[in-house]
Amino acid sequence: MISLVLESTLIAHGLPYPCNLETARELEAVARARGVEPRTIAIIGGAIKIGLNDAELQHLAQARGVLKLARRDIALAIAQKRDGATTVSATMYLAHRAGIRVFATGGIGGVHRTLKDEGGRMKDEKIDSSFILHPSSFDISADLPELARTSVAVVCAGAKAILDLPATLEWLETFGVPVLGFQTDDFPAFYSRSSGLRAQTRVDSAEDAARVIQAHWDLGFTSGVLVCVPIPRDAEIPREVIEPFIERALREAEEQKIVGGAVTPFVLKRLAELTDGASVRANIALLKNNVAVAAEIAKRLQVQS
Ligand code: PSU
Ligand code: MN
Repeated sequence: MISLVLESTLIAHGLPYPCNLETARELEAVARARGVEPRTIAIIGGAIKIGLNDAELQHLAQARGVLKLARRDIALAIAQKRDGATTVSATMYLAHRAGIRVFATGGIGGVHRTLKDEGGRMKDEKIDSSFILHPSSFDISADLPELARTSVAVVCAGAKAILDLPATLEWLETFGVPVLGFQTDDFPAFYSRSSGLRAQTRVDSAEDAARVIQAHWDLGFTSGVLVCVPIPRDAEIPREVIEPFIERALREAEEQKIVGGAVTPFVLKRLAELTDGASVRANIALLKNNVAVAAEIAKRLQVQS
């Protein structure tokens, strides 16, 4: 049977209980309804799981102390027999190892924004005659280098809008990751259908997407491919509505000195509070849509792993 993978960070760290559990179950149901076996990836008590049963889903949705695992954290979760939820990078790595090449998520991580002061200058930015020296503290998600080196197709609603989207797109271009707009010319911005930036190219069907992915891998490239599906129209939050909340949440993260892997969960949680749950509803709608598209792509790929 054809499979696709789902990540577990959005269950453990991205959505509040109990809608995280309901969503995890619904996403699996969307894949099954299209004849594709969903496999949610996580580490439970140090064991790699490529597919969770309902008791394991419930555990991840409620347990305290679940680690958020990027690529570098997988080994320590195993060695220390911990529970860990996999982010995009860790999920891609484990999916590839298990021979599964299609993965549906919400939004990938990317280059984080650098906050500017009132003068529009970046924090710590220095100007040296003709050069602007950018602060060296850029936070870049491990999802990006994983996309550059692991051949899994990641179906998402773009990169999370809390990020620096132009820089994220530049990074993907530099490292040779195809970025396909699914039935759109634009690079979607998670809560909103467009970021105002262009995707590399447009594909109009799962078949067209599968053809590009297949051709990429048939050429021997070992990178992933990003398939970007805009959030459904009826669930969209316009950019001008969500943007002030994003800026406020990012500022609070900075003030509270939240760093590393804690930034994204903190910001998502604050957005849920500031939008009265609208960001969570949008997140769930785009996730379901992405799983449906990923299932259709999975059925049209013939890849040898
Ligand atoms: N998409 C969502 N919710 C999430 C995430 C993505 O809708 O919680 C997670 C993914 O697991 C992604 C991670 O890999 O956020 C990125 O975290 P960071 O920015 O710390 O790399
Ligand atoms: Mn980070």
